[in-house]
Amino acid sequence: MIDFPSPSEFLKITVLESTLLVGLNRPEKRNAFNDALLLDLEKVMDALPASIRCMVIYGEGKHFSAGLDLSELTERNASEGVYHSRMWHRVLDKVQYGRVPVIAALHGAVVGGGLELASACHIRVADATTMYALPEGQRGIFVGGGASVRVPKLIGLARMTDMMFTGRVYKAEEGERIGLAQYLVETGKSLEKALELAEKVASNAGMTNFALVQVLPRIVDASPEQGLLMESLMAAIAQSAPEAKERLRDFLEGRAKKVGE
Ligand code: 1HE
Repeated sequence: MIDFPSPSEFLKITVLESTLLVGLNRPEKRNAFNDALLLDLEKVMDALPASIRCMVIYGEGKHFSAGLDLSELTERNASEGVYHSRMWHRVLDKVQYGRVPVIAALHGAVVGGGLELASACHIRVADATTMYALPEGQRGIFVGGGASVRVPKLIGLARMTDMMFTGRVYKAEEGERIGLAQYLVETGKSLEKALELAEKVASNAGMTNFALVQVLPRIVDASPEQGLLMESLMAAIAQSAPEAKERLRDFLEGRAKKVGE
């Protein structure tokens, strides 16, 4: 267990009640990911205190993240490249399948590895300055941080292929329309909105959040038969939890909010 706020050169960490706010804090390099930044993020994911029920990731400065630090790429040979990419997979798996839901508050450039991180998060909130790109195609390389698995799930294979072939940049509005973000807000408001959502997410029953983080994506990847079986098992486990029974009773006895309230 590391201390929170954890000492990190590249992350700004703030505890806000049950939400952990994690700022990518290398604005002079547009929050480009060197290995140290990525490994600091892994330390955070490995050591989340039990009191934390949701996480918000944002970028300091004018951009969310410019992706991989390209200055570290030039020295790597093929086998180092494979291990480097596997390191990204390991860390971003911890974001996607960690103990708590993760919300990305986006603005400015969300490109390359920055988009890979954002796509490992469960909710993406963009502001009007957000732009998305996968410049790997133009740099003569390929994605290595999980984009080939996660990005097509958001926008489809054809759109990702086009982004990489042509260097196409999606601006905020178009990005939200095609599924890169679930929310689009005014300039400068994505963090505020993400924190507002985090409060709601953190107040859910623990088993519901567990099902959404750990089980739903596995169901989507499974065969329909296996998926439906997993769904039944998860439904039965969730409804048997004391917290669920209490929430159901609250509704039946008129104490819970109605849908839309
Ligand atoms: C960087 C990086 C970086 C900025 N690696 N140093 N990603 C890219 O190909 C995106 C490259 N970056 C850009 O296109 C632009 O920097 C931005 C559009 C994101 C922002 O533009 P701007 O005008 O605000 O900043 P800037 O002046 O371009 O950059 C400021 C400094 O950050 C400058 O360094 P300086 O020493 O001259 O001040 C830049 O060199 C530096 N910088 N981005 C290293 N990415 C797991 S595999 C994932 C593979 C990828 O992510 S490939 C995509 C890489």
